[in-house]
Amino acid sequence: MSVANAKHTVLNPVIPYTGPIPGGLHPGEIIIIQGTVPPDADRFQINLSSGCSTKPRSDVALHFSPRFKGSPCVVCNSLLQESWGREETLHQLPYKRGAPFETIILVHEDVFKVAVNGAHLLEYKHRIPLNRVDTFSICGKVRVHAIGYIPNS
Ligand code: 9QG
Repeated sequence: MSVANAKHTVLNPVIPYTGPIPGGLHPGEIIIIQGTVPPDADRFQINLSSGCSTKPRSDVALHFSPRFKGSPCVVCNSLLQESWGREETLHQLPYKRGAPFETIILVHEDVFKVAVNGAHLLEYKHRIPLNRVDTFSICGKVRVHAIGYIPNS
């Protein structure tokens, strides 16, 4: 699986980046993010959201936040009506400062599955219906080379 399979690709976006997910998200679809973590990274985040409003802030179905400071971890959460829910924290961090990465988000009916550099990392049960998710964003200390949307058929 690579960005070559993508039906839609975004190259070298300016960070912070927010853009539409073409056609929305459906089970079987995949989002690939290829990037590099800058040497001074403290954290970055990928958000799959319901719209792109900033005021009021759109609901976030998946907030995926690798954190490099202190005890390295990946925090996942959802934002509903501008309030964060319960964090799901994985005390494991496959990203390295200064190193390139490939992150794959696989969409399943009941969960998102996230893999980094070819290895499964975590799954996150949907708290917001998949059919409300239409916006991808990435921000924080990260460089992105390509974002690819791969259809399910
Ligand atoms: O800190 O945690 C995830 O549970 C908050 C952060 C918030 C999220 C949240 O301040 O930060 O990571 O989108 C946000 O508001 C980001 C930047 C308890």
